[in-house]
Amino acid sequence: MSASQESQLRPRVPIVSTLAACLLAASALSCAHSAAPTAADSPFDADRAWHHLETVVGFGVRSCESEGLAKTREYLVNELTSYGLTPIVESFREETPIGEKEFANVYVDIGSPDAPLVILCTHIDTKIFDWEFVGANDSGSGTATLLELARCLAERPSTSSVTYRVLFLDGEESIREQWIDPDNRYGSRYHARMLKESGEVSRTKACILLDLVGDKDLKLTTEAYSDSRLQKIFFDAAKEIGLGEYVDGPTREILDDHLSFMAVNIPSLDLIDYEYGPDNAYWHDPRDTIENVSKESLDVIGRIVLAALPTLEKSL
Ligand code: 1BN
Ligand code: ZN
Repeated sequence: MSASQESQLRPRVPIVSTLAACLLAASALSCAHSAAPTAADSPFDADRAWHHLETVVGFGVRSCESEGLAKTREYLVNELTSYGLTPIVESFREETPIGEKEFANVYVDIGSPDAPLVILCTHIDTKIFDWEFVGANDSGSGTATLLELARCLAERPSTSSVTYRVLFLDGEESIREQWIDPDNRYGSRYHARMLKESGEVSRTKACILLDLVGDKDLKLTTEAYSDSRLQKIFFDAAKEIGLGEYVDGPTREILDDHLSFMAVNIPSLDLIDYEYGPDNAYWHDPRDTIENVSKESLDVIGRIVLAALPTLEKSL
């Protein structure tokens, strides 16, 4: 992480000088603008998120039906329960190119059962390779960040008009080497189908996906399938809290879990940095290890998401 990135993570101006600047400011508007929240103000605890990342990466390979994936689910359930939440394990079986396989999503609702629903999700599985792929970024970073976001949402005062569904998805990765539908997005397709069949889909107002958010050199892609209104809310929130340098990355169309929710007409956003290492060389590569991700990047994403939620809620 560069010196300028480091400086974004700390209060850059002491409170006394901020006050002085405000008193000197010509208008109340400029004073209000300078009160952007800093890392110190955010409830997102990057140390906790980093501990989650180290833990899930420590479980090793987390591919379809693996022991590491079972341990990850168990860890998520235990952590979410310790935050006073009641997680649900959503198991299902589905045909894949190598036969019928067992999948399981984990999710928890934070809020009242009849309020509008906003899904915050990430995938927890790693891609099958014939070498040990631990996926620190793909999928450790999203898993770790979302778990810490769940704690923040569980602990904040319940004044929100929205229920957040924190959803950890299985089976995003294709079983075959190539990403060819329908061999991918097993967990999100299943969850979206359940939303439709249960009638909950009309209550579901938005879906925010976190994927590949841990790159040391973080810059969020302007993902072209994503809902542009949601993208603006999140990118504007980043700018508002002084994290604008991490958004507005190159425009790309990315096939990811958000497409499953879009297919049932839920406006969706993929928060993803699809440029991992030089020419994306670390993606689906043995170099997707803990050395190439950073605690600061998890912190940036956690803070951007929390900063965007009030505007998102007002917009629904
Ligand atoms: C994201 C992480 N994806 C797989 N692992 C989805 C994807 C598929 C992204 C193909 C780009 C191309
Ligand atoms: Zn992947």
